[in-house]
Amino acid sequence: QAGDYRILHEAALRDYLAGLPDLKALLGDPAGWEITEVGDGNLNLVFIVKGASGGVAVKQALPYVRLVGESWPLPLSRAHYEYLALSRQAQLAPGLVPALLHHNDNLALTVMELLEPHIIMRKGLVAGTQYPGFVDDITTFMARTLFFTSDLALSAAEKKEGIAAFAGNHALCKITEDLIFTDPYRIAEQNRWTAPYLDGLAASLRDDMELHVAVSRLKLKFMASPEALLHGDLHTGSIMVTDSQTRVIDPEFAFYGPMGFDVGAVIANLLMAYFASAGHERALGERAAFESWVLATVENVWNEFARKFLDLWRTGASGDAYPVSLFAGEKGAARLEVERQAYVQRLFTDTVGFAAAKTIRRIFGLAHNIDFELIEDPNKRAVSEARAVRLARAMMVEAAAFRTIAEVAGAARKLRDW
Ligand code: SR1
Ligand code: MG
Repeated sequence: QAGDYRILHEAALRDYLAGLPDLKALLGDPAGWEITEVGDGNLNLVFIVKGASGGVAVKQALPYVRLVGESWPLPLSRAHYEYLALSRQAQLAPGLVPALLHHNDNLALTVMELLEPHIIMRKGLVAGTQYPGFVDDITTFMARTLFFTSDLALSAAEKKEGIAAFAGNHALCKITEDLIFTDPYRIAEQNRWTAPYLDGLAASLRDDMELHVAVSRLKLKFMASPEALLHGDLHTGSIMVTDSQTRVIDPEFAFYGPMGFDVGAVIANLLMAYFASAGHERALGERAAFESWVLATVENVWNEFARKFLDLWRTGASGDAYPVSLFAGEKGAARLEVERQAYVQRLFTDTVGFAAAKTIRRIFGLAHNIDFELIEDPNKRAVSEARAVRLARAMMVEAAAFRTIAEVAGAARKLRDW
């Protein structure tokens, strides 16, 4: 029952976990467990529990937004949707999400595999680290989770049941609708930016009707296009990495929405890492190598995603959309292939637009990212941020003018000076 909810700080968490035989077996004697709260996200508590024979990560939702406090209540049910999404993603993209060990809906608590020595990818990018396996892993994750939860792979009934299972996660969607698609473009109490350097740019966003139309079209698409089960918050803070492994975490914003929102999130966060790089202390050669890797990764993420998605469609389509019986014979196959290319091109345009929205919110909205925030000199930070915003405005207002991801990377490259 919902009434059973209580926040489990160290002692209570130890007692609770000690009552779970499987976890006791995994971790050893509870008296020796070391419990540390490590959550640095905006919403939840995260504990690492280490025992004599192993460790686990425990995530517990708070009944409010951690970043703001009790004045901003938030439903605990997000933990339920996160668990549901992680379970589905584990089936569709095995090995790319943490293993689930225990879940309690009443406590809004999930126990997961401890990812060690993985670090949050955003921290690695700020340090200038390259991740050679990232493109393959993240594109497998996105292509498989998006394709197999879409009408291209599911029957109409399965798809509608999927939508219904996540429909209750609307409070989390509302955060996105407000913080990403609305607030940065109006006066909002929680907005912030690198003042006074970006005051003029912030004012220009509030006065830019072409931008307001473009972001409102994206907002409508986000609200009214249940194409597939999205992660819903797929930035580089929701990805943990080592040199050779990638794990996607934190899908508490999961719901059925437009695919380009997830793909755009990855692209946007790579572009922000690129623009932020100039503000971080690193040797010239190291900086050049990192920035060229990031831009190549932007291109490879889209190209590999599109290739894998199309391959799945060509070989694994059993959904109710595009009935096989309508595309029989050579003529049908050829026409369907043209249609697949058109579908992916529309998805690319969505991706470009959503990437722009994801960028602008991190520079003018409530929730910023350390890529920019850790640039201490506000003047330097503002220069990096302004470059990102300049590209983002073009990507949002003229999304369809970018025909290829190479054009996006090329536009980013032109905005950087050496
Ligand atoms: C109030 S929550 C702010 C942001 O944190 C999450 O990670 C999402 O990105 C959300 O928009
Ligand atoms: Mg998160």
